[in-house]
Amino acid sequence: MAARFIGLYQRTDSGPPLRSCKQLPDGQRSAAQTQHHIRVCNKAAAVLSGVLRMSQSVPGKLCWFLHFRVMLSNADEIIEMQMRNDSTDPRSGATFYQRYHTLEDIYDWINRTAKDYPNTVKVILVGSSHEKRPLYALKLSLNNRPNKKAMWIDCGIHAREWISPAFCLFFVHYSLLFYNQNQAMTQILDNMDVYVLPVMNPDGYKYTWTNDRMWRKNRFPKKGTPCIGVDLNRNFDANWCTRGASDYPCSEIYCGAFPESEPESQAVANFLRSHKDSIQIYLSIHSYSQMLLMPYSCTMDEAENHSELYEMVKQAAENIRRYYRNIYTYGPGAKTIYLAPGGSDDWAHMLGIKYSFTFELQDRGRYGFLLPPSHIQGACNEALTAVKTIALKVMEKSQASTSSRQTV
Ligand code: 9B3
Ligand code: ZN
Ligand code: ZN
Repeated sequence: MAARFIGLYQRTDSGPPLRSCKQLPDGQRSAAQTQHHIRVCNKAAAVLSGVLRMSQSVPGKLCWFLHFRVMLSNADEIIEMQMRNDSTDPRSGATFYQRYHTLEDIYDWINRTAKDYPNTVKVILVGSSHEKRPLYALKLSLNNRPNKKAMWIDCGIHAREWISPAFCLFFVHYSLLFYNQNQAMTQILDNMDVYVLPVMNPDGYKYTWTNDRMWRKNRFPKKGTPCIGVDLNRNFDANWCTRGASDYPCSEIYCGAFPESEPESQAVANFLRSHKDSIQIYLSIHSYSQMLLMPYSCTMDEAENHSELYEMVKQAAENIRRYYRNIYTYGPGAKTIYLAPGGSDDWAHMLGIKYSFTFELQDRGRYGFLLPPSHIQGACNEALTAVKTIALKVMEKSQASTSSRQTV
């Protein structure tokens, strides 16, 4: 049964963690920004990132009062509009990269892109999902220089963060179009190959288009519980399943049965392990909250190259602010967003990919995961600025170190 998503609600109390709840009466949909309280019983629900989500019924008789404020009373309409927008609406002047796309459209786009750029784009099958969907990465290789370094970018770990796959598509398009046009992009692509995985969680992404727009996890069915899905960004082997993750399968931050228990996270981990000598930069794209995060999220300890990483995210945020007048906060995940174990960026850093980051794209909560298509362009440009800033800085460092090695 499809979960009914009613609106965006922000909890204004500090009550118990919510596990059961009941649908809101329709009359409470309007009245934006006013306070409400309701009694909620016997429905699985979650309050995460300011979003109240109601899904399947759960046994038991748990009820409590929930205090909340309506953030977006017309969420249903917004969701419907964003899906309609996928088929080219002649009235909207939006191009392909200014819209959200179904999983099928993204697979078509991957094939088309590889066909259109046979000399520079290769499709790599890095694995497959629980429901046996392929995990395709694109390898962008703009010239054949020997011993090129590489950058990895993954999108769509979390199903509902639609701006993330949209960024991966935009990034590939921009790279192919602006190589030899944009100076920074040319320099970057001359020096490194880029692997782009547009949708790391295809089962979840598909599910957000068909059943539940607010779905986060993959679609692993846990035997013996009514609950589905592992949080792929809690499933990596970095202080796995300690504080900030949950071993309760119904939780939105369920860590899975063991590290890399999920085919999606295992596929990415295997690929990174076998390419760790060339991959210098790891980037994972999420939303929302406008943050440029660096290791660690899984401990309060500082990464051994903390100051180097901090300088990079700081400069990236400054550039975004200068060019787009938008604010991004930055720093180690544990201190900037929350303490959370099992994330891909921390794991990649521990593997030896020293320049490892997670970006949280637009916005800061107005639309949250329901970022309107008209904001895609701006969000992507900001993230691109951060990617360029970081990649150029890494190149500068490795060039400095190779030339100093040469002079010894
Ligand atoms: C979480 C972790 Cl565990 C990490 N290593 N880096 C970033 C985050 C934040 C994202 C998450 O998975 O909660 C934000 Se959607
Ligand atoms: Zn995320
Ligand atoms: Zn997020």
